[in-house]
Order: sequence, then structure tokens, then C-alpha cells
Amino acid sequence: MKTIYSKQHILHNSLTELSGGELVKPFESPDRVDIILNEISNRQLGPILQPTVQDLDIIYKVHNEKYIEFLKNAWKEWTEEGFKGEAIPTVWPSRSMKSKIIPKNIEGKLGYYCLANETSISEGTIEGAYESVKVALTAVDMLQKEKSIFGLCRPPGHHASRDQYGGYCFFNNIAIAAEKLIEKGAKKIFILDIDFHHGNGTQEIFYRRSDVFFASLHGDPMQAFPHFLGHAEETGIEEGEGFNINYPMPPNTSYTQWKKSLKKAMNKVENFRPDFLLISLGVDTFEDDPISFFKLKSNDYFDIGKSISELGIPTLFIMEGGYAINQIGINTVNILKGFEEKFVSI
Ligand code: OKP
Ligand code: ZN
Repeated sequence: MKTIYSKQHILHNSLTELSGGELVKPFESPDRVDIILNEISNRQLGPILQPTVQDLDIIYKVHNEKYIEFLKNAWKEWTEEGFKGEAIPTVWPSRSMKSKIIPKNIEGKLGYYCLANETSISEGTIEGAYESVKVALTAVDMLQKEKSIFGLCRPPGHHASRDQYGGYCFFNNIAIAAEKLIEKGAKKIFILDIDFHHGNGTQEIFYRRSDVFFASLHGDPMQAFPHFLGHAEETGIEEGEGFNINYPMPPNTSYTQWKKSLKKAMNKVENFRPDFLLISLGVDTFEDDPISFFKLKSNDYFDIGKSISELGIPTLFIMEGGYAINQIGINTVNILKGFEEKFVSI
């Protein structure tokens, strides 16, 4: 399997994450990519390629114009205010202050466009986020010729909604990939999100649509980030009714339990019969993940890859989370190897 990644992901290299009332080194760190690449080379998964030149206007199909403008200028406006730390909001248009008027000042705008303030914006953040989109788009181009591709995106994307960033995400890479496939003629796309966290951004973006099915397996939002979306009751609206499905699971979920949800989601894939399967690939379901609460073991990831491959659908893997730095490479490559060994096109 070919891997696409951008050397320039390092442009996004924030030093702080607000966690437990402290500013800590971000869990979503650049070395995540190095460790995955290292494992890919050691186990000879396949060639590792840089992204090609891409028309980034497709981002406007997924994200709101004012939001993109905000991201482009945020760091400059923040530093021009004279702030010394990295950019994080302190105030939001919360339930008791629901004006739709967007503030002019950077502190107000950060609150308006941010959904979770563990995610600091610093110099180069937006440039890094564009690189991640390029990776996803290049992977789409290659998928036309291959049965599967791995887009090693960083920063991740599935929490980014039409006009909000957070949860380490700025642009929704997988949603942009789906739009590009549709632009190239695909009629039906299935996005299966197996990251530990609910893909709230992806869900929101496609919630009214029947051409992109979204299914997510994740920690129950009653107990886990992103807290305010990802319940089983959320099934889509209007045209999209019945094309969204969530499988929230409780703390300490084992692979046996998790796989029951995977099987249900795979049934949905079989009935929907998509042209392409897009996987939001997070390995933060791992037992030793520092911010998550499932109990998957390294060997289970082979079985996940193998199971997904049995669907026999051209598959694009897009990297999302995974923070157990010592095993992130092993777990990620186990999924991809598991997939490759079993894939038979139907
Ligand atoms: C991004 B991705 C845990 C706080 C978690 C943000 C998590 C973002 C995860 N105490 N805050 O889905 O892996
Ligand atoms: Zn996650």
C-alpha cells in the first residue's frame, strides 16, 4: 500500500495544550508521524510519497469562507494584539449568549470559530493544516488506480466542522477527500470513523446528505470528548435521515465488544454499496492511549484491517488520532497490513 505524507506537517508545531488546567506539551505532536513512517519502512508496507500540487479551492465545498479567512489570519491578529502565548479562546457564544453576530476582535473570533480550546494556534499552524489537506487530496488522486491508499494526515480533521476548529483539527481532511471523489464522479461514499472520539465535524458536514453515509464507533459522549455530539439517537435529517449512525461505547470496552459495533457498521456499508470506503483511522482505541478509555490490543488492529478488507471496496485510510506514542506505529501499520493481506476485490 502506498503512503502519502507531507514533510511540511511540521509547520504545525504548537508548544501548548490546555489539559487539566495546565499548559502541557500537545498530545497531537509531530513525532507521531515520524514513528508511523518508521514502522512503515521497517515493515515494508510500500512506497512513501509526498503530496502533489493540488487545487485547494475544494476546501470551500466543506468549510465556510469566513472560517477559512479567520484561520488564515488568526495567528497574525493574535500577535498584533501583543499576546505572548499561543492563541486559545477564553469565551464562547455559549447557550446564554447566542448572538449570530461575529465579533471583529481576535479574542471574540477565536471563541466564535473554536469548539474546544485544548487546541492552540501558533505560527505555521494553518500552513500545516493545508499540508494535511494536500495529503488527503493526493491520496484521492492515487486511489483511482489503487485498491487502497494511506493518507498519513497531520493535523487530523474529523472534529473540524463547517466553521469550527478544535480537538486538534482545523480542516476536515476526510470530508474534503469525499467531496473530491464526488467531484470526480463517485455517486456514493461511506465514511467509517474508527477513531476513539466521535467524528462530530464529519457528521455535521454530511448530516443532511444521502450520498455520503457517516458511521462512527467511539467513546460514549456522556463520558468522553467531544461531549456534545455522537449519541445513538443522531441518525441524520431531511435527505440525510438514515444516513448517519453512531455506536457510542462505555469505558473499558474490549475488542470483542467493539467488534460487534464494527460488524453492525459493516452491514450498513454492505447495504449502502458505496463506490469508495473512507476510513477515519485513529488508533486511540488502544489500551494504553493516554487520553482514551477503550481496551484494544496491538494484535486486534490486524483483525480490524482484515475485517474491513473483506468488504472488497476501494478504501482510503485517512489518519486521525492515536497518542500512545510508543505503539502508534505498530497499531497503525497492523491495520494496514491486516487489510492488505486479505483484500480481494469483488
Ligand atoms: C482528537 B482525535 C481528554 C481531553 C481530550 C481533545 C481530544 C481530541 C482528540 N481529557 N481533548 O479525535 O484523536
Ligand atoms: Zn481521537
